[in-house]
Amino acid sequence: MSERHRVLFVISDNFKTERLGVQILSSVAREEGWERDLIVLTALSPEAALARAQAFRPNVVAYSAMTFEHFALQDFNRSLRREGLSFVSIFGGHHYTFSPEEIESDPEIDAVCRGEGEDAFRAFLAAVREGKDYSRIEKLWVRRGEEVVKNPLGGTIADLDRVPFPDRDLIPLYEEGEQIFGRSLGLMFTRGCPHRCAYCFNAEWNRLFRGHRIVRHRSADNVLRELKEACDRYRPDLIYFHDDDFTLLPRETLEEFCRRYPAEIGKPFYVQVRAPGVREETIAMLRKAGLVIVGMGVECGDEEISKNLLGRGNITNDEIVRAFDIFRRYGLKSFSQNLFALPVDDPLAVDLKTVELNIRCRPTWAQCNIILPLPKTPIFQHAVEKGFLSSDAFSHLRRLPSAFTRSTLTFPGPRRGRHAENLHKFAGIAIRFPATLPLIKVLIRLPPNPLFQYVFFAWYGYWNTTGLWGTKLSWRLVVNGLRAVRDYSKRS
Ligand code: B12
Ligand code: SF4
Repeated sequence: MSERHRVLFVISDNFKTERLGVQILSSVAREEGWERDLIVLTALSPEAALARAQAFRPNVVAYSAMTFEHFALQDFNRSLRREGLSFVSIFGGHHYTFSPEEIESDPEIDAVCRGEGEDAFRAFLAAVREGKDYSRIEKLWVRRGEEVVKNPLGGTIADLDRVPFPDRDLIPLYEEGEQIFGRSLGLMFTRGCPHRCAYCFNAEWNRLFRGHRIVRHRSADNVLRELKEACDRYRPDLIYFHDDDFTLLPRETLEEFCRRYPAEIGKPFYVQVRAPGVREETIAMLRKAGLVIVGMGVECGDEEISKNLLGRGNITNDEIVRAFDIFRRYGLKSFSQNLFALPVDDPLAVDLKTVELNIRCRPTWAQCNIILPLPKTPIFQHAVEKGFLSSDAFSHLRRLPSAFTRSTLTFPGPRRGRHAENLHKFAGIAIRFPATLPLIKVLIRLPPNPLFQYVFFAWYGYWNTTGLWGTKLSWRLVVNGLRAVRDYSKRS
């Protein structure tokens, strides 16, 4: 192999879990005959990261980012250039899909990729390797001299079975204590979601790819093959499906998967569902196959706000409660996902309804997050239009605002916002132990303080590791948890 074919992947953090996007692109690069390495910026000092890049001598540096991670990646890219390294830089992931214009304001970005990158990245690597022009590849915006060539967005990958399996050696995660979700192994069966909830990336994604197939799925055979290979190699304790809604799978595919999974894989697994798709016979079949944990968005207890502000369609509270009843009947652990401190005039009143709805649902754990109105989502637009957020609120933030500490919104009466932030800290406890709710309603009237924050972190940290996922308690886990608390606290 020629010495010059080296691609360096750079991500800001692996958050102690997989990053399937870069892992799949690493497999693409391997198939194209490239050597690969990965830098996780939070895992190294800036000097060590630079030294590692210099030692690897990449001719392509490939960056992958969710929104807010892009700042650190672009800073690092500039520092590599300052050190005199010669390489082509390409950026992809959700942030660049929605904000490709970053290339226009940062002269050190050579190309950005919008949407699913497998084909574009393959074509790009081939062109770079052969010294050919890479400025006319679908999905890429490419710098060429003074201009930026904006190629068509293209579509979505219809046949997901042709996507290579993720290169799981790129991020060594499968040793005890390396991950948050126990010793789990993640993958996706489907891609896409037909809905357009106002706080989710799918609203914009589905608009961008209108006219193309949005929801696609792999064959059961392809998924089982990936699992078989990966389980033989990494021996995980739990299989984690990252699909937006596992019930989107067609009936026959689901049946084939459930029939074959116990004998071929036989490991407990987790899926995420949406209330309208939860049918008793589907859950019974999944349970029999090995489903042990199920996640579902409850999000907001006020039906009108859920429908009109959050864009969740006609999901009713009764439907949500019924779904959790089914999970319980089949002995599943469940967790609900909830959004607090919404951009409404009285967030506390709405959040109390969310707590009450969760009390009816009785999930194993109610995961409570403060809403992050990410740029390019409808909820961001709403928050700006109604004066909860300034349109440039995030442009000078260097790090992701935390969904665990304080709201990024400004509420009409500051006290209302503070009370909602305080309720967020105790909501999980109130849901698990409803008898504490009257006391919590008194406590939340106190000024926000570090004690409330630590109570929240301890509760969240326990359930998101040992409590729900069965992660073994160890010193490493505790140290990792304390580091995460320090980092999140710094952000607030
Ligand atoms: C698994 C997951 C995580 C994992 C791993 C993250 C990751 N990026 O892989 C973890 C748990 C770390 C995570 C965390 C968060 N997540 Co998350 N997560 C997901 C989820 C469910 C699946 C991601 C995935 O594996 N997709 C499959 C792979 C194959 O796709 P992909 O990563 O997009 O990669 C493809 C393309 O983007 C492109 N591509 C990607 N990188 C590159 C690089 C190059 C060079 C090229 C050419 C192409 C390219 O090609 C890839 C292959 O097709 C998505 C929702 C979804 N359905 O995608 C949300 C999602 C990515 N998460 C999101 C968010 C907001 C978060 C959090 C901020 C949530 C929170 N409130 O805290 C946190 C951030 C961390 C934190 N807590 O501080 C948003 C991001 C929106 C945005 N504008 O960036 C998403 C889209 C969900 C949503 N509802 O909006 N998440
Ligand atoms: S159902 Fe879930 S994945 Fe689909 S748009 Fe709504 S929040 Fe996003």
